[in-house]
Amino acid sequence: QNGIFGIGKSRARRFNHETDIKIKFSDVAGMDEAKVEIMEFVSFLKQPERFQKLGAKIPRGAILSGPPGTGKTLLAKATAGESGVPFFSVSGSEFVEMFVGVGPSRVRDLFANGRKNAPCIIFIDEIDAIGKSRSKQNFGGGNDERESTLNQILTEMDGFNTSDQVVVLAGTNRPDVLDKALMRPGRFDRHISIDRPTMEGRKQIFAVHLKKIVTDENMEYLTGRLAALTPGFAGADIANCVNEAALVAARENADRVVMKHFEQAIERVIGGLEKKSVVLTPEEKRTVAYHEAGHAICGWYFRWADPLLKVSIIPRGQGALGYAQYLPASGDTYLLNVNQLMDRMAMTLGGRVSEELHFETVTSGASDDFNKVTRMATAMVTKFGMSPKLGHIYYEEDPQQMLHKPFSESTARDIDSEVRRIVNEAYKQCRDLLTEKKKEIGLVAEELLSKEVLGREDLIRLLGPRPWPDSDEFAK
Ligand code: ADP
Ligand code: ALA
Ligand code: ZN
Repeated sequence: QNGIFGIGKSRARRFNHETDIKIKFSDVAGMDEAKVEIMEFVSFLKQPERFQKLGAKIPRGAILSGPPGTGKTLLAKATAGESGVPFFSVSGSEFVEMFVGVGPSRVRDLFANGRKNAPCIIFIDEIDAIGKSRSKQNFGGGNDERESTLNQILTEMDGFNTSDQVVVLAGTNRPDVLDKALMRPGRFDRHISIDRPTMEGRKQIFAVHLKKIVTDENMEYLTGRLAALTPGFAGADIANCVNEAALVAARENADRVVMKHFEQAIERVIGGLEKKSVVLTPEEKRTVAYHEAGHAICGWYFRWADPLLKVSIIPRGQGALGYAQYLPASGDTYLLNVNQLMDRMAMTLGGRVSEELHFETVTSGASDDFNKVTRMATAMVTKFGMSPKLGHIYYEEDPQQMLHKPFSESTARDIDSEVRRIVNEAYKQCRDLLTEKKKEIGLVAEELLSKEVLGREDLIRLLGPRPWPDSDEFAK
């Protein structure tokens, strides 16, 4: 790898250039959805005529987003390997420390080489280092060098002809900060997101990497066991763990790698990971599963709450333990009636209530839920005129704005007590339901523990169809 001193000496070595890549999709385990999406590029690179003769505008590029080590680079390389085309790559972070004017000229070179060697794939890793949204940059003006590098990338993307068989892929773990200009049609207009692997995904990734080492354990048993022991691991952590286990075994002079070596390796990898991101202990995982199952059961049985689309207990870094997506029960709602508000609040309390019903103690994990519930109840009382005691008055939250008269001490007390009354009511509604559906919570939580991700079909399978019509059935 040549550093900045190599610049100007050897044009060819300013970026990585690999031909004859042996990596195939079979080396990329899990992430089936991402593979399906990226297949479109493989077809294009292998059979461009199929697209051109129909006049189809072929996709130019895709952003691959996901946490570090989840296989973005690997997938990009496998795409080149499957298509049998060369792979040019560069990392966005390398541009950051460069001399003025070097960034744009390096981008020009990279793309010129791509065109010359087409069909091919260009991969720009860590594109957020260059492509951070201009509005999200620090005060005091942006970084001119970065901005001109970004502009050069956009110019190059726009300059392709439909006949140029160059696919540009970019990796990032911060898709949220990217400049929207990158995502315009004809640029990186595909977005492929790659999550940390599920239990099943980890099993498959272990299977890929275990082929490289000598072990005579039963593969089915071994991969299942290892996957269960490594929630939160990304593909890179798994590769690391397998290699580490082989090192441990070698140190002992063993002639094959066995379970105890893997166990030591896992501990070591977790030790390194804990500093970086969340890895849940088994007890925490259980708590998160029952917490999320509580929300999901509420969404299923409260008519005006939102039924579940997908729930996951794979940690996503930055403190988010579980995560769930819900289908808004009433479509895109602009107006919420009292029933809807109450059902939503009750559902939001479902996480904590489920913890209460299943464990001896409760955790700090519901704090964000309480924040939401409190804000909803406060809005009902102070903005929506839904508390008989406070009446139809809009109470300004921020007294400094002075849009309306600030309220008296006694009104403040009334607001507090009304908010409390409403939240308690939602709590009771939730607790009544979940007490009755305790068995169902268990079903969902245990399934979540074993599969880590559940979708709507899983809920239908476990609970039967939702007893209420869904949004599409009463959409206007
Ligand atoms: P990223 O680009 O997302 O940071 P990489 O593609 O560099 O991650 O992954 C690093 C290594 O981890 C890969 O070279 C591979 O050994 C391993 N790895 C990651 N994901 C997978 C996967 N899905 N299947 C097999 N190996 C994987
Ligand atoms: N705050 C999210 C939830 O409780 C994780 O579902
Ligand atoms: Zn919650």
